[in-house]
Order: sequence, then C-alpha cells, then structure tokens
Amino acid sequence: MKEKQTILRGGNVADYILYGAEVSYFTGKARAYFSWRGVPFHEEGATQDVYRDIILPHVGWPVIPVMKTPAGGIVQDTAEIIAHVEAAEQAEPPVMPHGPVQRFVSQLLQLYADEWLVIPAMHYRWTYNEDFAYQEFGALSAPDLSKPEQYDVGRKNGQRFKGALPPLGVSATTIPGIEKSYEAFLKEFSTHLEVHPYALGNRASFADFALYGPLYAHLYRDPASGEIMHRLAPKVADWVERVQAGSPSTDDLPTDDSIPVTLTPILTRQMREQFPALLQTAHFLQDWAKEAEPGAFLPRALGQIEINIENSIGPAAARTFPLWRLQAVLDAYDVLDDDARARADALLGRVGGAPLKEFKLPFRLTRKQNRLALA
Ligand SMILES: N[C@@H](CCC(=O)N[C@@H](CS)C(=O)NCC(=O)O)C(=O)O
Repeated sequence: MKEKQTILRGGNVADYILYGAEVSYFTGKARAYFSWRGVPFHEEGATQDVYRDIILPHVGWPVIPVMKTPAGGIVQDTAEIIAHVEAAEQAEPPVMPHGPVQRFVSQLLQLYADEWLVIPAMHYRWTYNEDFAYQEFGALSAPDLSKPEQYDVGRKNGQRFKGALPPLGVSATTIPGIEKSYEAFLKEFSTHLEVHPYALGNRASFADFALYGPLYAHLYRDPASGEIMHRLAPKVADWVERVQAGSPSTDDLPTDDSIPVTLTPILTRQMREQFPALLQTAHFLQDWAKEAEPGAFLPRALGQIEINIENSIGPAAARTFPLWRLQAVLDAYDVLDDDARARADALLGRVGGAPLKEFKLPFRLTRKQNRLALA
C-alpha cells in the first residue's frame, strides 16, 4: 500500500496547515482535496500537544481535521475547509461542478459519504482492525513513546471512537446488513468506475473527496479492510490511489449537467437506507426546537431512532450533524431553476428519492463556535 508522506512536504509558514492524521476519516477527505487543489499545505499530526494548544482553545472540542490558514485563521469541518480554500484561491476548475444538478448530487454524495458510509467504516475498523487502530492512535498521540507504550495510550484514546459504534447503529443485529450493504456498494461503485474514472466523470470533484473519507483511512488503509477492498473491488482500490495521487486532470466534467447513470444504484441505496434515518431525526429536531430559543446549540444526538440496512434492523442515536449535511442538499435543490429541477426530479424518481422533493427541515440550522445551532 502506498502512503503519501504529506507530513514531510516541507512546511512553510505561508502554507495552509492541516492538523490531522492518516488514521482519520475526515483528515483524508481534506487532504485529498488539498492534494488535488495543489495549494501549498502541510500536515501536522494531531498529537496530545496539538489538541491541548491548538484544537481545544480554538475549536472548543476535540475533533480533527482542523485547518490553519496562511493568515492564521482556524477552520474546522471539512466542508468549510474546502469552501474556505476555494474562495481564497479562486483556482480552476472549481471543486464544485458547474452544473446545478451536479452540485445537488455532489451534496447528496457528501451526505452519504460523511454520515452513512461512516457506519461500515467504523464497523470494519473496530471489529476487524482493533489492535492496528490502537497502535495507530497511540503513535499519533504520543510519537515519542515506545511501541508498547503507544499501544496503551492508543487503547485509552481509542475508546471514545470505538464507543461511537452503538450511537452509529452498529450492533449484533445490524452487522449482517452493514456488511451486505457495504459489499453491494463496493460492487456498485466498481461498476461505475468501469465507465468513469471519478464520481461525476473524468475529473475528481467534491463528491470524490467526500467518498475518499470513508474509503481511505478505514476501508483501504486498515489492513483487514484493505484486504477486503482489494479482493472484492480492486477498481475501488485503484480509485482510492488515483484520488490520493491528487493528479489534476485536463478533462472536465460533462458540460450538459448530466449525472452518470451508473450512480443510480448508489443513490437508490442512499435513499433506501439513509433517508428514513434522517426523517426520524428531523422529527426529533421538530420536538426539540419547539422548546428552544433561536441560536440554541443542538445536542449531538436527540434520542433514539431505528435504522434498517438490508433488512437488518437496530437502534441508533438520532445524530444531529447529518441534518446539517442534509440542509446543504436541500439548499442545492432549492436553487434549481425549472429545467434543472425537472432533471433533478426525474433523477430522484429513478432512485426512490421522490419524498425528498417535498421535504423541508422543520427548523433552519446554522453553525457557530464550531457547533450546530438553531438559526
Ligand atoms: N463534520 C466534521 C467531522 C469531523 C470528525 O468527525 N472527525 C473525527 C475524526 S475523523 C473526530 O475527531 N471525531 C471526534 C468526535 O466526533 O468526537 C468534518 O467534516 O470535519
């Protein structure tokens, strides 16, 4: 497996700095974007000291990745990191496709990649790669300790992440469905990649970086998961390496705003599995927000929902952050003109997503102090 030494890129004070880790899902997403964008950046491992001196004071809670801009500003959340760099650099081609339906589908795929593929990613990591993950967490946190000491540190730090499995909905009853769904997804994405090198066509764009999040650190780089990906879906492993290489392409995306038909099974899977979970969470938001003041911070979860993945059913937390990614999807839908809306609606009809046309979040959300709040 190839691992790009981004940490050794020779940092310069005027570079963007990405505080993160190879082992981290969302650092992968931001790093892949930076590599593709080609702006000078360097990555610094999120050691204990970095959490204490940079992340906690500036972000307010322990999370990676965190970006420091050349001007010294701190940005958290991968979508905001990408948007910030795009606005600052004004480079071509933009990470977001030009076509309005392509933008809508990019947001849908981000919602799926960030907030649903996290379920198989975390399941495979903690069920089949636990010791590897502890060692990696320890090496990140305390680079100067011996390997056995790092393992102990990693075991301690890793509990917070392993503890996310029940809230995500990973349990004995859902694991068979999670594995069936992931294997089917690998097949569907492989079929797509037989025709198109990237998610929306001939060059990498926003959706590729989002999908790279789950598909790199957890599902490619974790050894037992990587073995599965190479065996069942070598084309997906090739895509991971293509996105990792960050090669700018001279080709562009289709100029007619078309969406590859080979994405249909993936979007259908998203509508079938993820949308019911979002609807249940939105109901919780409605009840909670009725009692809350505008500007109130949302809790990270609002209650318990039931998820159904390939007919494996089990409880999960009503996590609120996915509603923020859903709001971005709905915003991309709301700006469509008549022609684009007709094309988006036809697509939604084909993927079992017709209910999304009418769907409205009960309350608008915003982010302040790196947390979700009522607008
Ligand atoms: N929405 C955030 C998610 C970041 C995230 O969940 N990062 C993980 C590591 S990959 C983390 O630090 N999680 C800690 C937590 O959620 O408490 C983003 O896109 O940056």
